[in-house]
Amino acid sequence: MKKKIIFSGIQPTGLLTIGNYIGALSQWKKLQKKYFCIYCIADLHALTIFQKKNMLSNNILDVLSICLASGINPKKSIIFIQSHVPQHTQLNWILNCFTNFGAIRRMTQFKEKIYLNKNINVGLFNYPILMAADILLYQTYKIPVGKDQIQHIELVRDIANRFNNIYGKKIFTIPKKKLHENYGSCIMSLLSPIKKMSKSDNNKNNIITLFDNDLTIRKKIQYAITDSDNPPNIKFDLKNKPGISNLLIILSNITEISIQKLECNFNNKNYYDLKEFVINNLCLFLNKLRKKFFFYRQNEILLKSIIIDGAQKAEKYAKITLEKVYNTIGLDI
Ligand code: AQP
Repeated sequence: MKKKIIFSGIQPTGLLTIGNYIGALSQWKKLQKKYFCIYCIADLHALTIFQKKNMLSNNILDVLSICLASGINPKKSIIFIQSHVPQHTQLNWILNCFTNFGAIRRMTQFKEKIYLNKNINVGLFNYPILMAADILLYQTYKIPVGKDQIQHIELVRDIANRFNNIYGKKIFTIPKKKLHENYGSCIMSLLSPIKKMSKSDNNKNNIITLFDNDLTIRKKIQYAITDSDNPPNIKFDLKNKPGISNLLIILSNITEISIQKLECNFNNKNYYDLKEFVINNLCLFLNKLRKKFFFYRQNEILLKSIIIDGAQKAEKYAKITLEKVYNTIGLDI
């Protein structure tokens, strides 16, 4: 039987966080067993924030190397760079013309980003429509995403349904979201565990990047907010104990020990014990990941060949959908 298609993307906008790893990359690896996976480094999306030339090209190679180190296998899956497949921007324009202005104005991420950004460009507004083009080009069945992307996926479904209904044909597969199975869809910030951990956070004590050294990890976890329960109570409770729950989620995902088991192991222990365990396991985990990262990152010839191969494979699929769209709307002469 033909495998169903998974599509997901990641922006090369800086050092990835443990949130990006747990919410996206670790899932991407697992999904390769059951699905045909297409993964994209979303460099065009990254341009919605000003990027310095050398930084951007370095970040692209860094993110590709991290993907490979995380277990994305380019022999099983397609991994490619968004700007190398021109059909993304071509379909993007067409979908712009099928998207309601009001619907985009309602996007929460846009509203949040315009408060944080001095550079409020049209690309920032258009971001979810380019994302729609990314997903719909590959007739995607499911999209593994973090909770922050749920509203965007709903919009993609609306755009696809609208297009299909106007022309009375199933041009696009209507994709579904796939959330993380072990609470990893939203890793929270360390000092404020009610907001998402984000790589662009100005306060770097809020985030663990995949490149933080042991000492930095120790400091950041030591400062991480827990609560003042007395006696200390290591229980998973997202509503009342967001800081402790966030640490348990991170721990469970990097050790593959279930949250229930961790709760049992830390019964009657204090927050210092929990934090020490988190620190030791994070250091161990990230050191191993980085070793694999450096193996790929130092081999630019290999990276470049993966990039070329990925773009060729992705373009083959993207062309089929774009041609269907052109034929459907009358751009086929
Ligand atoms: N905190 C998180 N917990 C779980 N998943 C997360 N993701 C991001 N943050 C978390 C997931 O990572 C994938 C790639 O994200 P992205 O880099 O394309 O954009 P993003 O969601 O905007 O990630 P950041 O870290 O917040 O980046 P900046 O700060 O540049 O905007 C997505 O699947 C996302 O859900």
